[in-house]
Amino acid sequence: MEIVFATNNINKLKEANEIAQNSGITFILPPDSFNPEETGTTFAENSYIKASEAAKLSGKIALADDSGLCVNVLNGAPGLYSARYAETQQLRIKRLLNELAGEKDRQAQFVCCMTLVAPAGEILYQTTGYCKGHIAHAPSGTHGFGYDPIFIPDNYTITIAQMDDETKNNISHRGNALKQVLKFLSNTNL
Ligand code: ITT
Repeated sequence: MEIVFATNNINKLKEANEIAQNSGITFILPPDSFNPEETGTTFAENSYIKASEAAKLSGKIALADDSGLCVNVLNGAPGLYSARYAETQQLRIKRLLNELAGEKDRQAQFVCCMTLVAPAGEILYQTTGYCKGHIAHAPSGTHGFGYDPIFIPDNYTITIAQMDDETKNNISHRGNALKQVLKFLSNTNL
């Protein structure tokens, strides 16, 4: 079964298809005109905005991922604004490290809210996945994307960008959310 993955972030699509391998589900990109305005004030709202726009444009079931990195001492920032925290990913990482300079409490979590929407726009399923850890003092590693070079998950001593794809997918916020979506899909006739 093909499901539209409501994103313009090719890294998310790649990870989703790796996590879903052997499930019988393949995720495909939305039509080129997909360009929703993320005006929500929560991950859940933005996730719904993206999924409903992709479902409407494609006429198919769509799944969206709205995600971000929430740092405890920054009151959850960059959070919802993770993709918009600075102009480039390198600058986003630099800004976050500057904001945490001299800070001992570096606890943080990745959050991923997924919403599955029917072609007519109603929510079929919504769930949130988490990955807890802390922010490193400097970037390391080249795998993954986004803030992966500065995030060290609990029970690890390396950043996500130093892990292979399979290890990331097993413990990530996206992996945790998507496994729940796949379970819902395997128990439901759509
Ligand atoms: P779409 O909205 O098109 O899906 P996006 O990248 O703009 O793509 P979001 O609005 O959900 O997606 O922002 C998520 C940001 O959070 C993303 O750009 C990264 O900066 C960060 N992020 C999310 N998941 C991540 C992960 O697995 N590893 C590293 N950073 C991640």
